[in-house]
Amino acid sequence: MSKTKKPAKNLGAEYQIGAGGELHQTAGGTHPQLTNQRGLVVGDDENSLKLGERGPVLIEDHLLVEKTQHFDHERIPERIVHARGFGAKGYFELTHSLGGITKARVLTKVGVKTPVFTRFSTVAGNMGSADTARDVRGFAVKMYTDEGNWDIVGNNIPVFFIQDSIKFTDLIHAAKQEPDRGFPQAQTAHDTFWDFVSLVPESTHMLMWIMSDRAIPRSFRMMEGFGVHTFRLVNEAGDSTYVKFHWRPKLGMASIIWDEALKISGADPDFHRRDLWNAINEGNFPEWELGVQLFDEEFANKFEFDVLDATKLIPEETLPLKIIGRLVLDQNVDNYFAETEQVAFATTDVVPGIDFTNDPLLQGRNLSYIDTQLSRLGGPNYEQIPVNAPRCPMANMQRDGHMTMIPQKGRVSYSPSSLEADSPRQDPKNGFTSFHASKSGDKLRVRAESFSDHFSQALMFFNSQTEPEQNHIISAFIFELSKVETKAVRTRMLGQLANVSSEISQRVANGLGMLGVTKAIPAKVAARTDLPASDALSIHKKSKPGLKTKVVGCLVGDGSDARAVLALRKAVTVAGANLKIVAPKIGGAAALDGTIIEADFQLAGGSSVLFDAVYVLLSKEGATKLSTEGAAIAWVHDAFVHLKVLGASAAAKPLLDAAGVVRDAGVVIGDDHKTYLNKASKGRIWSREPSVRSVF
Ligand code: HDE
Repeated sequence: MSKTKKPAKNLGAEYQIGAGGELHQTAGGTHPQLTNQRGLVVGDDENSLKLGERGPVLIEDHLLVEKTQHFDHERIPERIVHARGFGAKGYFELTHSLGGITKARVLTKVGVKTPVFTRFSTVAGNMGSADTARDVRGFAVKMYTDEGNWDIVGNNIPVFFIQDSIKFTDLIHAAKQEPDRGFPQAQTAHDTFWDFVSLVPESTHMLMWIMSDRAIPRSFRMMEGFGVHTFRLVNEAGDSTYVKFHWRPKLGMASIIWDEALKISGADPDFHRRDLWNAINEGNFPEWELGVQLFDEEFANKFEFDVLDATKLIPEETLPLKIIGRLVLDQNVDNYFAETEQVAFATTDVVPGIDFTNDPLLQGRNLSYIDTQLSRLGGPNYEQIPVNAPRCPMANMQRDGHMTMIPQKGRVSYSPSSLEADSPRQDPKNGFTSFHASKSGDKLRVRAESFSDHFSQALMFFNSQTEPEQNHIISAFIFELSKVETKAVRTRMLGQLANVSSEISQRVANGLGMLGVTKAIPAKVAARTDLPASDALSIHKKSKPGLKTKVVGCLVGDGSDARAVLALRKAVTVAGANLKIVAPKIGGAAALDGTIIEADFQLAGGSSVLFDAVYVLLSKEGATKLSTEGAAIAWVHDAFVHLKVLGASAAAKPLLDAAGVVRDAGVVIGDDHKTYLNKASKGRIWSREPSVRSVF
């Protein structure tokens, strides 16, 4: 065997064949030289250093060692909650000043565009879980203001499961995989979760929300965000106004159907992140309005629930939102790990003019966030990572520690000091000072009496929903509790639901086949039935018609009419939506006129759950052929039972029949694209639902 390395064979401008047969390109043109971490230009990145051609690898191979060691440390601990997330960059622009109410410049300087980093997440699942799990979504916004970073670390649901932070560990342990077996992943549909919540009645209001379609959004771009807690705004005179923060999506809200969510988890586990990434890349920048609910001590005292209780909301009908700005996400990250994974939010990241209240959940969070970053990101200097670093001047006496990246100058690292003219000094006038709240009392480990009503707003939420939305909440309870193996837990939960309303409990019991077993659970305070319904709590009542940035899937096959596809594409594009072609083969379909209709998806990989509306554009032969093909039947059947508007060429009849499509108001046959798209723009055909799914 030859001992000399074979020279790379030149394949022209594009490739060279290396000694191992690998194809590679060498530096030159637009390609920079490959270096190691220390800048040493690498001559061969394909072969390790060996003693002889077939001999052992030498420890001297520092290039191999460095590359392997870096790889060995490529992962950091994932977040204990909100592990699966997706981030994007953009800006917040203030449109209405809160001057006089707060001194925070980010909320008083109209027109200023403050850079932001936003991360959306699910809570329970691990980093590799599916996007469409039933879960509350994190909605965390970091604003790099010129007075320091301000984070609104919120969710897409305005209330929370628990009132006191001391229960958070228990809640999360109950929701995540059961510790002995390490499953189930990314779902609350298991015994430990329902065991816990059925014993903790304060979770009931939030349960209504997570059993609703809010927990399965169509897109991050189509969900609301909430700061949840009551915060304070503080003006120059030191006066405080209470505030609740709300993000409102410009596209309106939309959700998916639960059966769709289950199938999307398989068809595209990255459904939400792909949607956001694509929208930003296509220039369809998602946008939210920032709304605030502002109130004073007098309102807080009069309001029927405690404003420090995070299991309660203040209805918009009682206290309307004031829209003060907009959040626009116009840039995807350059590197997922460096930015999305390393971004560190903290409820304590506030600026002068924004302050905390005594909400016991918020107080506990204020301890937790920085603490978690210390172990997750490896030490106290994580704020020096570019995605976390403030964009305003930063100077203090903190020094050293793991991974110090800024070489802070000078001898003075203490205060007070007098040796250096440029050492940083506190600024009592412009700096952050805590709101002057006077409080005295006994030291007690108690829950305030004003936190005792756990069921009234749960009932208010249910009563505020449209009929299909209520049906979905009932079905979700049935689905989740059907996965609970311990009958006593199911029974107890029915008893808690009876505290909200006997009708809800009975409907769930009926769906479980457990009528007659409900044992009433003693409740501290009975549900009030006089709270008016709030339309603002319903997705359907707030959804905005339109197909902008939505996706229409069109199934074609050999013999389809290429001109008809073209006409459909034109109409879909005019409506602001995207047309995606699904064909039995990814190479495309041979059209009637001999041309090839290019495909975006192969049938098995382009399930109709991925689209907002569908169209079946087949010839008679094509439809007959596909009418015995399981994937094609499922494609059409799923779209129908997911209540989608379905368009079809007249010749597609054999497939529509095989899929059991009933010609209702949401099925448009022929090439009347205007009617088809007009119907599709209104969303799903809710009237179809009782004919395709049991209502309990
Ligand atoms: Fe969190 N939460 N949380 N949380 N939370 C975390 O911080 C915690 C709560 C929220 O995209 C952790 O950096 C406690 C409510 C979001 O990086 C941790 C309590 C709300 C994110 C933590 C709560 C949230 C987190 C885990 C009860 C909505 C993801 C990793 C007192 C208002 C942020 C991390 C991101 C993340 C603690 C309850 C929102 C462990 C102790 C209520 C959006 O620090």
